Amino acid sequence: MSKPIIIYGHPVSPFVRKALIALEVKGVRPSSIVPLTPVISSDALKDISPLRRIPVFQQGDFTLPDSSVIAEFLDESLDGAALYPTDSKIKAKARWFEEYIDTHIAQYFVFQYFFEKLVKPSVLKLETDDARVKAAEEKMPEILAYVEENLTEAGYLLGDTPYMPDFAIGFMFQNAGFAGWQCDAGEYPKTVRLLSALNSHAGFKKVSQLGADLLTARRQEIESVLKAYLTN
Ligand SMILES: N[C@@H](CCC(=O)N[C@@H](CS)C(=O)NCC(=O)O)C(=O)O
Repeated sequence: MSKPIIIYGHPVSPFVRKALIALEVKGVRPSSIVPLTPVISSDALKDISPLRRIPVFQQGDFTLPDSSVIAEFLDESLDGAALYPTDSKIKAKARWFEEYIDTHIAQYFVFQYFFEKLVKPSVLKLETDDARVKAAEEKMPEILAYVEENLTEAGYLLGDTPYMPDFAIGFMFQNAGFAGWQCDAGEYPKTVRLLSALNSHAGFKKVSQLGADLLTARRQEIESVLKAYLTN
């Protein structure tokens, strides 16, 4: 890969952080991150992302939306640590977990809980819909039980190595954490152990720190936070 890589999408989105961790694991840094958000930059997104969603990967004239599609492309085209297992059954399990996380976990932890509790009041200056927060909180135990029962004794979903679905869980839960959610260590010990292991993973730590820094950055600070990430 020689042409510069551009990632479109604001890294406060857990999906954008998924694309960034995929690059980190491969030892590749994008040349720029364009912090578009679907709410504010919907028109700018329409030419590169038919569903007007973030992230979008671009290298020269090759443009690719969707965090999981981007990660699979990077895994197939770059050397470096694996983002998915190679055994076909285990890889299929990884794809399933990632699908569950990107649709179901994201729905409740991100689009309902994080969005309602944090984005609406702080960014959009809109009132939180308490019924949607409550509905998310009611759904969380079932989701956490599924994650807990599928985490292996070795620490991750698919054994002793973190793959894309593990990183995806970490980022979805990080967003819920931005809005005050905490994982109960008594109820979900394996999940808490996963989150702690991820926080010791150099690439995950770096990308999650970027998300946290941008969450609190003022508008005029965003460029310098991104620049610090891209150059360190
Ligand atoms: N399956 C997509 C989901 C991406 C996604 O939903 N991103 C959110 C931001 S957190 C978005 O762009 N939402 C705008 C919309 O759905 O209109 C992926 O993995 O990239």
